[in-house]
Amino acid sequence: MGELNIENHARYILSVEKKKDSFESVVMEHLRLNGAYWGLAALDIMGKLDAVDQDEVVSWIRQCQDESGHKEGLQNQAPILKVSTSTQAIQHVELPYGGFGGNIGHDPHILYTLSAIQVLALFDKIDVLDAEKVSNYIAGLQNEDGSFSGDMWGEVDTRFSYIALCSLALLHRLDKINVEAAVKYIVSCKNLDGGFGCTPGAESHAGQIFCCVGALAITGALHHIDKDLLGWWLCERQVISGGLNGRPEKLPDVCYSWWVLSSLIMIDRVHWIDKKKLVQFILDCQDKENGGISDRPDDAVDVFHTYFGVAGLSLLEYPGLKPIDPAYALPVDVVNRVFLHR
Ligand code: GRG
Repeated sequence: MGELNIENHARYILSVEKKKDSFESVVMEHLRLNGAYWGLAALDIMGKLDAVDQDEVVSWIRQCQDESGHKEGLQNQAPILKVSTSTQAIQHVELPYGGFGGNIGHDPHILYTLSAIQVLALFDKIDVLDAEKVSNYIAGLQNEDGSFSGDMWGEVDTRFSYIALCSLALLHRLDKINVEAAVKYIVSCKNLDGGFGCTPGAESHAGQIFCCVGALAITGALHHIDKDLLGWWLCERQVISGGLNGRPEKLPDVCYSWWVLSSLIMIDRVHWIDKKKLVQFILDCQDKENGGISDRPDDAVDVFHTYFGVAGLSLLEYPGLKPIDPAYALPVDVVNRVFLHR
């Protein structure tokens, strides 16, 4: 079995950031904050976060925040999709300021808001945030049925429920929202196969399952899950190569090493998969020469798969990697710093 080439992967992640004109940098321009989370979390798990200029990153993150600050009064206002009957145009909802965009000058979205909080947590810098302001933005995205919209345009998805709960927990502001309604909405997305989809009745998918199981773990509501039924569905994601897919009949992909494995750990069923074969699959997806991990062996590498490959190996207790928390998707020492050593 080959080994994880930590040095090359760290060099690869750092090089993507420097090559501003590369294909990868250009296509990631609009989601750079999300990319920063993947890259920096991977570096931290590999013990290489010191190679990054944290002041530069923190200063850039602060510039990604939407903080015109004129609408402080709009707190906890549930967004309502207003459809104009004359034009059928969907109107946006007014929200408090304080969310983060994917890059400087981009519109705020709950996804990048979580990435900002996570990256600041990696650097032990959550305190630079005005937690009240950021949590008001997130709370403003909760709908009456307990679900969350991603931004002012109103799209609803269980991804956003997870992101809201994870962000508010990290900010110690879960009291800003109706947690009971949030849990009820997530449970309404549970399917007969034990899995979860993005909205009620939608197909079970490993990515959405991570979000729902993670959200229920964060809120202490895992009792809503039929662990044997879901564990069975999740362990059936392992295919002959040892890799995991995200739903039946699909190809394996390194990123499901995170979405599936973290869910199995949270419901205490990780021993139902062949860990050794999964480690081998992830190692086979490395570009041993230039660093980076791809979705499947011999494909092109990217930062997303590099992160989820390294994070998956961390969950598999691969030697030399920091342990990662399956619910918060952050190194365990970072989560402990946020919750235990306040
Ligand atoms: C902090 C780790 C973390 C996450 C934040 C954004 C988010 C919350 C979760 C995303 C969960 C999700 C839906 C993951 C799946 C991503 C993915 C590879 C989707 C591909 O879907 P398809 O249908 O692929 O194109 P398949 O594999 O089904 O063919």
